Amino acid sequence: MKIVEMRVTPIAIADPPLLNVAGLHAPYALRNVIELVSEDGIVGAAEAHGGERLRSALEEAKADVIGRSAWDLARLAEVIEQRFTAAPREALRVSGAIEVAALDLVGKAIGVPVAELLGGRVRDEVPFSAYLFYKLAGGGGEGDDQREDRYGEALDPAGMVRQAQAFIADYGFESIKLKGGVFPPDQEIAAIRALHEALGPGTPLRIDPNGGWTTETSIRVGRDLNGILEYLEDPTNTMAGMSATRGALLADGNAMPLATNMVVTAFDHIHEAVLTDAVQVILADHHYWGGLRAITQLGRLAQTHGIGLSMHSNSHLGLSLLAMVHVAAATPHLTYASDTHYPWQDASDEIIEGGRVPIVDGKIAVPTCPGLGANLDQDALARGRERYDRCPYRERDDRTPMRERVDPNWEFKLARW
Ligand code: GKR
Ligand code: MG
Repeated sequence: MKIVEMRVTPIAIADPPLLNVAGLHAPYALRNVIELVSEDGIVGAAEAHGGERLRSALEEAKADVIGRSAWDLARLAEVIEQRFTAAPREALRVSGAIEVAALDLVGKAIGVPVAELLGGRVRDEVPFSAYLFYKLAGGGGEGDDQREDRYGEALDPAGMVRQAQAFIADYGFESIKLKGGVFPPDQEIAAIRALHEALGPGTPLRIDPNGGWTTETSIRVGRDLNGILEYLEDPTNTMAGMSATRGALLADGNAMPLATNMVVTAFDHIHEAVLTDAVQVILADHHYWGGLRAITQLGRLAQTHGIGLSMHSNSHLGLSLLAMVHVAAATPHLTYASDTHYPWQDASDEIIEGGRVPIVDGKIAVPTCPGLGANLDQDALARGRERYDRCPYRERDDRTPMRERVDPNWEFKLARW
């Protein structure tokens, strides 16, 4: 199944003004869309992180892809790793994206869903969690391309409860994650308590300040929210800090798991995390772990070490979501509902035929049709490309919008509190 063409299309998608420890989301988020075309004209597609740096790395990798069989994935990962020896993390983002598109291509060519190519499904639907953000007013987009602000402003506990209730009404989510690291920890503790009060003890809650707290603050929040949080995600941004937080909480008899997508982001971090008991849940992400097969391997490794598994997300569209769904279906040891930013994206930006992937009762049904289960809508892709050409953004930058809309002197700082 020879690949004869590889296309890389940068697109921009509207993104609401969501706050995090790094600042504020810009009016557009960026993605790169990869298409692989086989000699018999079948197209496999995948979504990757946005930005010009990754785009040019993907362009460079075309030399390794064109002329190769879409089945030749292990060797392809190896040659890409050799091409980018100076940037091993970049190599994984490149080979991961190409792997997803190749699996989509192979699946479409032989009439098999990607979950089956990954070893077969152990579940038919995949649970996702609501991903709440402190948010300014606005629905994303710029100028005459502004989108409806479905969820409104949310800057305090009452706003967060309203946002959670709207997400639950729209999608039926059964677990909730709050993106923290925006306000002083006591305000964010109050938001979690308000959510606990409003949604009841049966709704699992998580908070993720993206390493915005010192070890001392992490321990304090972990003590305060004991019994309320399902897990505490990246309270602090070093392995040593996570380990010290865990040690202090355990000494109190508080076994609240610590989760991460910041201190364990690659296979070579796992050994230290296990030795120091720094992490009890890993948030996997095929976009930077090296693709879908890497996530199934990570699942086995996590299970071996008694570490839980969830999935991390960034602003994305349906192709990335479907890739997550297929790999979740084929990973027995997926122990938590996964993150997704998907509800924050506007339906008019979707680039797959038939529109948005439905989330019902907080879950997505694993497709049974070939490949990822969706075809690219070329008109929608072209509109995404036009949006990219019109907008000024070329890499993710949360600092500039934060300075423009919130505080002209704002500086990114870890740990802020
Ligand atoms: O979209 O603002 C955001 C998130 O903060 C994202 O950048 C993080 O990578 O969702 C992510 C996380 O769980 O850390
Ligand atoms: Mg996180």
